[in-house]
Amino acid sequence: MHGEWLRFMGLGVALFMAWMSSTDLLAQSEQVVEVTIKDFRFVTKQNALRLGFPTVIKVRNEDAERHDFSSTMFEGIPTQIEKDGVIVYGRGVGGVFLDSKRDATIRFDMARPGRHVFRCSIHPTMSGELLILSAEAV
Ligand SMILES: [Cu+2]
Repeated sequence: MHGEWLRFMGLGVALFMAWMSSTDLLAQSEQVVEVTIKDFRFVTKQNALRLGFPTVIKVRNEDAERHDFSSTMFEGIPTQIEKDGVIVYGRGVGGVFLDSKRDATIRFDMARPGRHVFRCSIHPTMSGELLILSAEAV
């Protein structure tokens, strides 16, 4: 009886370890881009972005003005946007509007290599870009 209980515990630990390592892998394969909007400019922090990997763009609006983060890079790609605790999911997402001091998280799988421009539809002078490398280039 006692031996069976120990075996059961052992299995539980093994499953837990497997779960831990799988979530760890997921976290590592997600590539994160941080975009801060400040003084009517996009400030981007990114490492080399690879094609076909889950990509997370975190946008934060530090200005007192309302801004927009929009791009054609999401065209035709399933995209998830999380803002104010609400998650919107779909294709054909153009971007996200951000009120003052707010942030949003955009998740998608980068499908097309190259330079992807993003801009603020409210202020046409505001734009930035992300560089996506194909897997072979890394
Ligand atoms: Cu703007």
